Amino acid sequence: MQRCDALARHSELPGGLTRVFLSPESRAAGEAVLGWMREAGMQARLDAIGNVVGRYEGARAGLPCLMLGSHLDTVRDAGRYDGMLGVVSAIECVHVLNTAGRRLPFSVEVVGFGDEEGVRFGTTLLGSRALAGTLDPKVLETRDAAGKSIAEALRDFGLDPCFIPDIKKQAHEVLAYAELHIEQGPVLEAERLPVGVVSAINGFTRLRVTLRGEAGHAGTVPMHLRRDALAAAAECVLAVEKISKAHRELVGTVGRIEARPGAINVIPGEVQFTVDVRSPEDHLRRRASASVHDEVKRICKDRNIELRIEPLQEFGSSACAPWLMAQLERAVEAQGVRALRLPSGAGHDGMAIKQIADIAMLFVRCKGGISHHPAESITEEDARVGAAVLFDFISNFKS
Ligand code: HGY
Ligand code: MN
Ligand code: MN
Repeated sequence: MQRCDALARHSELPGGLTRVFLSPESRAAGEAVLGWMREAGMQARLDAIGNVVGRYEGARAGLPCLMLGSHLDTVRDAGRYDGMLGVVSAIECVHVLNTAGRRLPFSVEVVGFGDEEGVRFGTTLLGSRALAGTLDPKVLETRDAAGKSIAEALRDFGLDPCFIPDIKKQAHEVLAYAELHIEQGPVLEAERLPVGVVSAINGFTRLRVTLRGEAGHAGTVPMHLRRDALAAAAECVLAVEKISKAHRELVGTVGRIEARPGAINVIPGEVQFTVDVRSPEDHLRRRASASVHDEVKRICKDRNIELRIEPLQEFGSSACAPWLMAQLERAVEAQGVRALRLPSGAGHDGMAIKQIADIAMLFVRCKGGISHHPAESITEEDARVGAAVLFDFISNFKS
């Protein structure tokens, strides 16, 4: 808990927590995590894309690894457990192994992924995609709000993007991936359970939509002559909500919107907003995304607004491996807790790592299911149960 508090202090937001990819705050947080990994008996380093990677050798050097971890970046004005709890808990498990001088028939790697949230560059899972070898080099040209590309930001950070292909893990090097993470939802609290085993991670489709109308004087242009981009966007936002409300296995969000030129007395000429549609069912998500396209096109045609829809990212629903879920469930029951399986509405690095290894996730109850918000909170007792289950899973892991 103290380590999550310590990481929360590395923030660009006075009085709150915002830590984005390749920021000075992420360097400071990475330094702290490197130190904790080394104290726990691991070889620890920053990899070419800025992941913090710790390795604890098995009974012999060079054995394939059970990969653990989570992400170290945060959303804006975030909570302090989303991501961080998984990294800190995994390090603690290795620390207990090392203190007992225990070496397992496999190595253990703990990864603090550099960019799972995608806040700075809009594209997510950069660290885990690099590890999985699925990061298209073109993505490195993506620019942040200040116009800096990922490649430039990496070089500024002292990293060389040329070495990113070298960090790809070969499938034989990774026995499995297991991530402890807060639930970010209300189920465990409703079920009065401290932990739960994830069955699958919902897929997501992310879009960037740009509407171009005509800026003009707010006082002189009659309403029937306007091409107001923000009024059109408002209709689009409600369309996303309506499409997503149509099926209980769907969620849809417009999380970010910007109107330009952004003056009180100017009709907005251009608007850009994001769309995030998710579902455990890929066919449902794809159908909803197609309906969003159709509706937005109809609205813009009716209003004589130019439209550009850019696909940002799409990930299919990612099932956790039954053989890993079973081992997690055994470890949960060994703590005297009923083992409940539940889906993850939130995305996680396991979606990317799944390309090279089977994945499993252990959820820890969080208060009111609140997350991506400073009120995100867990109890010390639930954190303890989560770490104990993770430790038991690692200690008895059979590949
Ligand atoms: O957006 C998500 O689901 C995750 O928190 N990045
Ligand atoms: Mn998150
Ligand atoms: Mn997360």
